[in-house]
Amino acid sequence: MNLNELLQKIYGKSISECSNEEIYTALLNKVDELAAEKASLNGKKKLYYISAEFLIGKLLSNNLINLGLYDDVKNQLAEFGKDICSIEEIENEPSLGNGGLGRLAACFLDSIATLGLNGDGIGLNYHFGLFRQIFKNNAQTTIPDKWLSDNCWLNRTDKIYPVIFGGAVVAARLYEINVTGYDSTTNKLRLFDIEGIDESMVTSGIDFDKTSITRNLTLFLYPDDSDDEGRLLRIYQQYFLVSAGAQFILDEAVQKGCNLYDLYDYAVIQINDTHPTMIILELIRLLVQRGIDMDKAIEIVSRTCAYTNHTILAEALEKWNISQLKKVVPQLVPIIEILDDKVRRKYDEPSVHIIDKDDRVHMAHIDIHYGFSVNGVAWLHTEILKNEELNHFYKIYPEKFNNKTNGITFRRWIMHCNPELSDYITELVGNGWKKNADKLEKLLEFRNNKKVLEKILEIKENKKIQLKNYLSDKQGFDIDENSIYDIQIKRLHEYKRQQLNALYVIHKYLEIKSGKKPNTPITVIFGAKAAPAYIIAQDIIHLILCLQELISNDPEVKPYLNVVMVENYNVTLAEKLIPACDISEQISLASKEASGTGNMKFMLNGAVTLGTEDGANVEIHQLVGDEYIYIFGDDSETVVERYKKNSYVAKEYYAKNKTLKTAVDFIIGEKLMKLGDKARLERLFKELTGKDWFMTFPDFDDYVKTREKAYSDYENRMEWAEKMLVNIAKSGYFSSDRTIEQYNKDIWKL
Ligand code: 26Q
Repeated sequence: MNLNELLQKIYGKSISECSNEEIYTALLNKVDELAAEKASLNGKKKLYYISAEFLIGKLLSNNLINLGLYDDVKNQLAEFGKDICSIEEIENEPSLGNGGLGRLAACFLDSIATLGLNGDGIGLNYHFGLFRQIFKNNAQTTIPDKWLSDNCWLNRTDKIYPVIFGGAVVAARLYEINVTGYDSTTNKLRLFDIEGIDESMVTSGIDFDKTSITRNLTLFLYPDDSDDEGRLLRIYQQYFLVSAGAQFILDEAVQKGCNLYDLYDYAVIQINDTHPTMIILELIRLLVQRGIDMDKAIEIVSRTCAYTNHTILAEALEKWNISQLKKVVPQLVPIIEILDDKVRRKYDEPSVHIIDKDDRVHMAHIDIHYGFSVNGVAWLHTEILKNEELNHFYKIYPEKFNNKTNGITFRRWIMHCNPELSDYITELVGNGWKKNADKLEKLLEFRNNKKVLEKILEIKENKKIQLKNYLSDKQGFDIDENSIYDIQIKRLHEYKRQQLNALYVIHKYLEIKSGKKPNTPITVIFGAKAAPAYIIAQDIIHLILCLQELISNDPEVKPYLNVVMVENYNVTLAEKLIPACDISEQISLASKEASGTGNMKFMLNGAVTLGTEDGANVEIHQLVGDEYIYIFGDDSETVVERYKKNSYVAKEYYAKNKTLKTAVDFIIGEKLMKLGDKARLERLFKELTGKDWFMTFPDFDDYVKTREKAYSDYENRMEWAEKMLVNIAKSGYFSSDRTIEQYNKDIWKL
């Protein structure tokens, strides 16, 4: 591509005369055109990855890399004194997801296209993605995040499907985003939207009139626990997604010669958690409407749909009241009753019924009975599903259960965000790892090579300086590039235990105050959004922000310990933070984090994990071995037992562990009370000492001890560099290309 010629043709100006906006727009259109030219061949059977969330992040650099144009464009820009990073900044990030589940869907689309598989994403075109987070008075406030503009990757199509809600018919228009594969073909992300959305309904904050669905249906992505009114709107959104999606899928199949009785030869539908579960009901409804008998329709659909579970937190498993469903989707209720009736005829066990005694519909149960595959997202998670959470189902359908350990796309999570490391790896082991990530293991040959280890440290230092400058420019932080960067970035949730990290910070602060200073200064970085209705999560953010203020104003402590909570953590920030990280905090309560994917991104970029034996940490541990990871805390069996026996009493740990008590008391001590909100800090203190549902206290001592060990190991730079190298070398397993190959081999069979 000759950029200068292109710009001359569009604007009659050269690169240096064009504004960054003009260059961005020209590139966007050109790259999208080139992407479209690589449209994939249409095979007979097609995968539909249906999901309420696709957290795709910015696409310009991603697409340039995948089309093999990145270096060329970067160099052409540089020749005229333009930096590709400042062009990237023009793009709005489409935050069409809450966190891990949505980001996983985006990584999967990249790998599906890269592997040349015939597969599309199906989702919703939210006009406002996840809220933008702003800190005021040491607390989170939220404002709407509008990402759509005339210059974005979304292409409008002429396809429109009717979606029926009770009496009202709403038109669903199909939009498309090209999904480029790396050195491969292009697939599509299909996003449905209503005609005539009214963005003016959004005034301030993220509240708006929730009553008029014909004007607001796709206005917002819901944060992962919404208020009650929000929940009803979620049902509308979900049905809108699945009804339009089902019609689209049937259309495509029929066009290819499907007679609907053989639908499963033309389509396989991967249901991303229970959010799109109603597609099973909707497909049955549509097949019956087209003349197929009910039992046959149920069989056909059951052979077409597969379900992925992403959580074992009971409160996150979706259950809808029959009365709510009657209001929104009355046409599906008789089908639910038939499906439930079939289950009841076969099984007395109430825990596998679809409608429970309180007339609530358990969405996951529909997927398990009426889909052909159920998978968890990491080894431990799948084991817990089989042996605990879904054990009654596992006994009925052992053949349906399988594990697919999550993965991440290496194109975005190293080639794009860390070109320095990526290029150096290529220098050492050749280009092969980019398409076959297992080849990273070749790096192990260099584990005792001083020159290589020094270079890896140098790259890390550079990324740390880049992050320092970025955070200084954008958010006004002042961090020490010579400190250890210890990072925890993920949604704020009690089970992820940011509060445990905060307790360590307090402990360290008190140690420094008493004269015990760390050899190397420490920078603790947090990034996290909390659902607006999640009060304790808000309180934890408040605690962290208060600690940040306290420490940054204390000249005695600041040179040794610094706390930074970045504002509005999102994909773009993750791309800056991850390459700069030394220690990756993955400290969820064992058994609670289904997999985690941030842990994999950090590992790939040469951070060493400090974590519990939870989610995919278990597999990271197994791959690298004891010396290359810092594992602490109770294991999942201990935790599961403790819950079963209901034997955990937080107060007991608080009473007998003096170090812990001192740290916990600090939350309501004089210093923080003076800075913070008394009610918030007291509520958090009470929650921890009175309940501590996610068991931070039992893990506290081991956490402190293990973290200190990591910090002291960090002092030996060569040994640390070897740890980094081993982590990078062993991370190939976590390429989403591997994950997708397994989905295809075991489930999709494309
Ligand atoms: C539910 C009801 C109402 C509104 C929103 C929701 C909702 C939305 C999103 C509930 C859950 C989610 C997202 C869950 C999620 O991100 N789970 C994560 O999935 C990752 C990919 O498999 C795993 O790595 C993480 O461990 C898991 O927490």
